[in-house]
Amino acid sequence: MQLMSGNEAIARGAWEAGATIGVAYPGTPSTETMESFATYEGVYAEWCTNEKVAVEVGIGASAAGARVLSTMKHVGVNVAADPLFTAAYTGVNGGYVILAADDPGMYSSQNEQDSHFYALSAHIPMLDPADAAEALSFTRDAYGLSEQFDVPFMIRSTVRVSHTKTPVEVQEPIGYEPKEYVKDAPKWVMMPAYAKPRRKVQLDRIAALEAWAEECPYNRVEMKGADIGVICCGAVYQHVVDALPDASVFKLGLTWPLPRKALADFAESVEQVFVVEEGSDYLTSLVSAQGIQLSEFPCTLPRDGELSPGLIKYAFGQAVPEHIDVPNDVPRRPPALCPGCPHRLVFKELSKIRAIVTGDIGCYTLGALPPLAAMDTCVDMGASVSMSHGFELALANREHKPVVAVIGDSTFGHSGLSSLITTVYNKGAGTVCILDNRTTAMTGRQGNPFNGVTLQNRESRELDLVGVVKALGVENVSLVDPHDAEAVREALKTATTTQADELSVIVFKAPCVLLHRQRKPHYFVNADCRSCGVCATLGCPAISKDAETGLASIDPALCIGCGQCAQYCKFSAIEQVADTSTNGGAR
Ligand SMILES: Cc1ncc(C[n+]2csc(CCOP(=O)(O)OP(=O)(O)O)c2C)c(N)n1
Repeated sequence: MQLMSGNEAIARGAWEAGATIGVAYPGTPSTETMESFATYEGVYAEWCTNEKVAVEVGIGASAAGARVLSTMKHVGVNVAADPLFTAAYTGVNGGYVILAADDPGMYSSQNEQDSHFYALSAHIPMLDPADAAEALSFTRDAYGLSEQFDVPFMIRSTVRVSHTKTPVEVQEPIGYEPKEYVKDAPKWVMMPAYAKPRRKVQLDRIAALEAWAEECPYNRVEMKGADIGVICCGAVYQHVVDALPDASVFKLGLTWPLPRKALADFAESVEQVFVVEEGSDYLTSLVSAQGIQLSEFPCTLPRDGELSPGLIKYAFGQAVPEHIDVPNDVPRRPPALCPGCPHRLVFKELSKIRAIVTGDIGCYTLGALPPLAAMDTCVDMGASVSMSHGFELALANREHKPVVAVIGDSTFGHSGLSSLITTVYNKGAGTVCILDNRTTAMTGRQGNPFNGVTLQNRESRELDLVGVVKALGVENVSLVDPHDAEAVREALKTATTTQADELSVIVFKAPCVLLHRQRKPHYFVNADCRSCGVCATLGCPAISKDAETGLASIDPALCIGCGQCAQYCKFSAIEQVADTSTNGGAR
């Protein structure tokens, strides 16, 4: 027995089942799954540039006979959807399991999605573990099932399952022998002549899966009273049994296809039947559509965010334990770019020129928040570059502020490249800032093609970002140190004034402060401070202003000595101490 998170358990289950290849793109809450898988003996694991590529590599490896694991967050499934839907026609050779990790409540995502709908519309069977023990056993079993039904299997988790540790039973790997690859164009070449018969194969498979669903060992009925019956799955099951100890529960482990007959029998066996699900109406609509009369909740069950036992009790009209407010003296800690973050000055200078900034997803999305407040949009990975092209198109014949896209190095590799090619090809204008902090910082510092670090530290090839951008046909490309305020200012000025009618790319290159964690002697505010407040507009967590006097101070425990703030003090009131052993008279 071991204690594992759901993510670690999925990795373990894949390894026990003989998966030897792992291909993924990071994304919370899925990331640790591939990082954990990469540590097992005998496996090859890599970060791909994006989820679509990962699934295509996965289908290739499965076709060649290996058992494969792919992992991604829910929005990653959108990116991978194209190959995913057709993989449900080709089927597999070696078993293929794909983790879709959902984020109800949007702890670290730009939207809430329910990946069940992908299973439903792509006709890919989906298993929904409720804890790490199930995550392990479901994943382990999914490989054999994938080969038996000749289709990839999806595991769906949510933050609670992925990140909660529960005891798991581990086993030794089964000793899987990779399958032979045998050329079979009608199975693998999905052009109409072959895809049409594969569609028939798919329909037969759906019928076989539906029959299997009725007996599926991962669905479980827990009969208590005959008054209330609840249908649920995943982490929500844990909340339901906590909130409604007397209710009978149909716990779905297989959430597509649904066991229609078993659900109808369950509904018959109770007075009232409810579906409790998180941020979605997937189960509700499917269960209702099969003619089961669902009862109305006495009170509202939220349609957004994560559920909790309290919210479920409330929906059933039960007394909810009184919420005790924490004392109001806890200091607020809004998210902020780290002290010394190389992204900070780019946003400071963008806010000064009042550019329209199309943003993207990464640590730098924090540039949207006050005091920097220098971002106008953020939609999905890669959108900064394509949206800036859209802004330029719509504003072309009007007087407008400079349009600047801001994108990170990993996000540029993920999908910014194809956006930039569109702008180059159509002779678009605007400025693209690539914030190359030498890592994929937001999801925990994974490698990417522009830093050449690989998941298992294998030998690799670091792509030259400036060279790549030039090769794409961008003529105005510059490389700038983002810690040098003057250089950042000048580069943005040139791009948005003298080169305003052309496309220009500025690569701001300096490592993320969390990569090497080197601290230089810290800075302090001397007696020349005039309370102008400019240093505080940088949004550095180390800098604060006295509420009464307006005098600035720098917390020596937080300051890492980057010197960004000193460049903005007109009164030379920010100085660096000679060494870190004193606080230099810091306020
Ligand atoms: C389609 C998709 N896949 C994955 C993610 C998770 N994710 C958010 S930002 C990010 C990468 C950020 O790296 P980078 O662009 O280098 O910026 P940094 O955080 O280093 O500043 C990832 C993988 C996502 N939001 N959407």
